[in-house]
Amino acid sequence: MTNSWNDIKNADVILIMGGNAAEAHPCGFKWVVEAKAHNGAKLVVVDPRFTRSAAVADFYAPIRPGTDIAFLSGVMRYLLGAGKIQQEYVKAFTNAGYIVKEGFKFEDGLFAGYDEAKKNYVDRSTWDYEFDEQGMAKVDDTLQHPRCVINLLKTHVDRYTPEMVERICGTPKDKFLKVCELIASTSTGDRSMTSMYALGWTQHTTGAQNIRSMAMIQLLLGNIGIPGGGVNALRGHSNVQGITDLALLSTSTPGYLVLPTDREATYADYMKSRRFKPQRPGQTSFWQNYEKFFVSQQKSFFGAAATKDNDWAYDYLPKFDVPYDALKIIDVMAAGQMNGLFCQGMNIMMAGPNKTKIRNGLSKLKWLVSIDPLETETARFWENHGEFNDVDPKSIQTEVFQLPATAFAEEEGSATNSSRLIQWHWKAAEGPGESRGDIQIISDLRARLRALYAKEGGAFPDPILNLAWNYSDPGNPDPAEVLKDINGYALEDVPDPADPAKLLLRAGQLLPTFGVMRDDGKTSGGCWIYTGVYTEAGNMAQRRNASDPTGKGVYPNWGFSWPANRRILYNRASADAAGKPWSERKKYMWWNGSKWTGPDVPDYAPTVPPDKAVGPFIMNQEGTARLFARTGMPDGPFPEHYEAMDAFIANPLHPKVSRNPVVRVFAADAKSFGTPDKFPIVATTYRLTEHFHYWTKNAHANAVLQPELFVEMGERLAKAKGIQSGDWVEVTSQRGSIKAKAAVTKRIRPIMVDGKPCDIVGVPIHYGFIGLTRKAHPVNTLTPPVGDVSAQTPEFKAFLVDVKKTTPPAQAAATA
Ligand SMILES: Nc1nc2c(c(=O)[nH]1)N[C@H]1C(S)=C(S)[C@@H](COP(=O)(O)OP(=O)(O)OC[C@H]3O[C@@H](n4cnc5c(=O)[nH]c(N)nc54)[C@H](O)[C@@H]3O)O[C@H]1N2
Ligand SMILES: Nc1nc2c(c(=O)[nH]1)N[C@H]1C(S)=C(S)[C@@H](COP(=O)(O)OP(=O)(O)OC[C@H]3O[C@@H](n4cnc5c(=O)[nH]c(N)nc54)[C@H](O)[C@@H]3O)O[C@H]1N2
Ligand SMILES: [Mo]
Repeated sequence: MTNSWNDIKNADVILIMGGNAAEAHPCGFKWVVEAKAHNGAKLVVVDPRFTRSAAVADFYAPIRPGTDIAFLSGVMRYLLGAGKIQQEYVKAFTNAGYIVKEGFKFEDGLFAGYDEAKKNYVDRSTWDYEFDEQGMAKVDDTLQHPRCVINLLKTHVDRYTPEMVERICGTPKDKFLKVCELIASTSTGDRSMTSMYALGWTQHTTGAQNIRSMAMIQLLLGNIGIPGGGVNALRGHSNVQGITDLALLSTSTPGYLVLPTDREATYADYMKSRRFKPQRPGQTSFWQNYEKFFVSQQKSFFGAAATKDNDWAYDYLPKFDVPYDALKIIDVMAAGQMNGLFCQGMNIMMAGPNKTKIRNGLSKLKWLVSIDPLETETARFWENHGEFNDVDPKSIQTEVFQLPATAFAEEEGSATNSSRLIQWHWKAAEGPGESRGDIQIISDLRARLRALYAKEGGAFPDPILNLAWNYSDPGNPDPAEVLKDINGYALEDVPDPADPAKLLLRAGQLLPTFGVMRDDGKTSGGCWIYTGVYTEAGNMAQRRNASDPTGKGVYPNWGFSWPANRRILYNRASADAAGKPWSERKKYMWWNGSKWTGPDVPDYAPTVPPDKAVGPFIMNQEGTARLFARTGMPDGPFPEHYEAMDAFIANPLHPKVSRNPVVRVFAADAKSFGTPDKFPIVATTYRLTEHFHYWTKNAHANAVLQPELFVEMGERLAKAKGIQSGDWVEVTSQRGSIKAKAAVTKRIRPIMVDGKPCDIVGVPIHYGFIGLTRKAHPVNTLTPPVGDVSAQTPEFKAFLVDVKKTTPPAQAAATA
């Protein structure tokens, strides 16, 4: 989230699109209710299904799964055409006026630089600004230059007329225009819109660009950095934000630093492209501090073994050739190229796409370790469960180890929620039986691996032997000590750079802020963005002061929000270029003549005057936000609508480049995608409040509330196929088939797409062959093994199937 859960109460318009917060985030949804009750906010829901969120919305519009970029580009066209943008904000805080290089173009579905053979944009040199001799970006403040960003954007989105939106998305034109009007009502500086999204946007081959589209809309409206504004990802598990911050992604190290690639053999190579210089006069480019964060991290990882002479143990870090995300791991495993797999708190058999490929892969391992409080489908993948898991155990050689872990409520530690808020939680009970905490299991594993390396040597023992593990009890570290390590501390006395006679930090002192981190090895810190969470004043994650002095939903002394306890990111943008609030109603941080003031922590040092700091977007070299993404997006600087891999229609905008042109398809999956002649129905998958993924089905109460798998379908489809509610149906995709009971409903309405009727079915994700619910075929039997081109999030939300009436599965007939 750019903003926070609490801040949603400040919104005037709430757009839930790409998520279903009432169902999947029922507790956080209270802030939507607050906004409606106390602020008169309008709730708008855009979803293929009439959801529990839609049920309490002021306005609902349907959409075909996988077409949000067309919808949102249509919104941008509307805003630009109607002049409903916050002109002054856009000029001051975005790259609207930046002049893009000659040669940049978009034609027939492709941006400049595409290589047909490599299926990639190999030459992205024109995806950039024109620079002057000093390396400063050229800007036309009058926004007149034909190649300045805003004019290129206008041309780019001009194709997304309301008629084209209706043709692609199936959203009736009048409903689309009503949504546009509601969104546009927040362009005035005294009103704001919040965007709440989750998997309905991320689980697509165009996932990251869905979210970018919304970021662009919020920038045009001046809604970033503003109370009740922002682009707000509603995260899933209680600590998934935390695990992402701490390097869940296969290509990053903690704090979103970058894991080296094998093209960066030396530390000098690695650092060459990472000392980011500002691209506007006087601008801050915060990543100029990269080396301080990186060196402090290496000191935290490797302690005394990381020295200036060995380039801070740079060689200890793995260098990757291609990203090893979950989809890649599954592919390597299925190719029989992997010996073993650790699944710690992950049920990959249920969670990953194309279940059959995953099961085949698990069967080819020598060993599998499941670290989990429960028995999972993954740990039991080799067991025969009739047609629900039709395998021959004798043919599977994989040795499975189950290490019973305690569950979160049986462990102490921190969890970071969607608001970037780090909160401590205490142990509620001891784990049962032989269960052990995750920290203890991993510590034990480290100790044994280390002993083996010490005894036997091996190819490269140094990183394991030298791994820092300075905890009082190395066999079972105290989580508080781990958080201190992540926060960082001074390794020796550090003099004040401003006055060398004074001491800035004494040896051993916990770091108060990442601002004091050093690139000379004098500080250690495991994750720079967390610095400040555990200082000499104590464990900030434990703070529980429930006061909100300004009533803006800030609660500055509750937990610790990274970075620097900032509750709204880019909050400097809540004031105009001169530092004056855009309006009294949305007043948040402002320049009072001598410092930045307001309820939050400002984006930069409070005494830097408005005219000395160019822009609030200090993580960008230009200091402004990007309507045109010069870096970072592998499928283009502007979002573009592409069909899902299982494409329902040929892309009306450019039928020859129907699907995302840079999508990664493994050779083994070349025939894994379906076409509408065989699979004429669009399918999507989703959650139910009554279950949490694949483990609450082990709890009796949840199993009773939602006992079995079903497939939701509209009345038109049911009628055409002679299906009634409660009938057994078979749902088939190019990957496989499942059986489920039909739930015929008015919640999925018939829509027209590109002149033909489009039927949609929805399948909940929770059911499998373990637990107290009725046995079922895992829904991921159906889903395609392909991910978003930026994040590799699987395309779980838009694929093609066929549906027919069928007989009950053998075991269901017996228990029915
Ligand atoms: N009770 C419960 N709560 C949970 C979870 C759980 O398992 N159970 N899981 C947690 C986790 S890990 C996560 S990540 C979150 C997920 O939270 P959500 O993303 O909100 O959950 P989903 O139900 O998967 O999908 C949300 C909605 O996206 C819609 N949708 C599908 N395709 C599209 C599309 O192309 N465009 C648009 N606009 N909408 C589309 C679906 O119809 C569905 O209503 O929930 C968390 N909360
Ligand atoms: N088709 C389809 N597939 C999907 C999705 C979808 O929308 N559609 N959503 C995807 C998403 S967003 C997610 S997050 C995944 C979820 O996939 P998973 O994360 O794999 O599912 P969970 O069942 O939440 O958690 C896995 C295991 O963690 C264990 N666990 C709980 N607490 C602890 C603990 O403290 N320590 C340890 N070691 N284990 C613990 C649980 O017992 C459980 O077995 O599914 C993904 N798959
Ligand atoms: Mo998730």
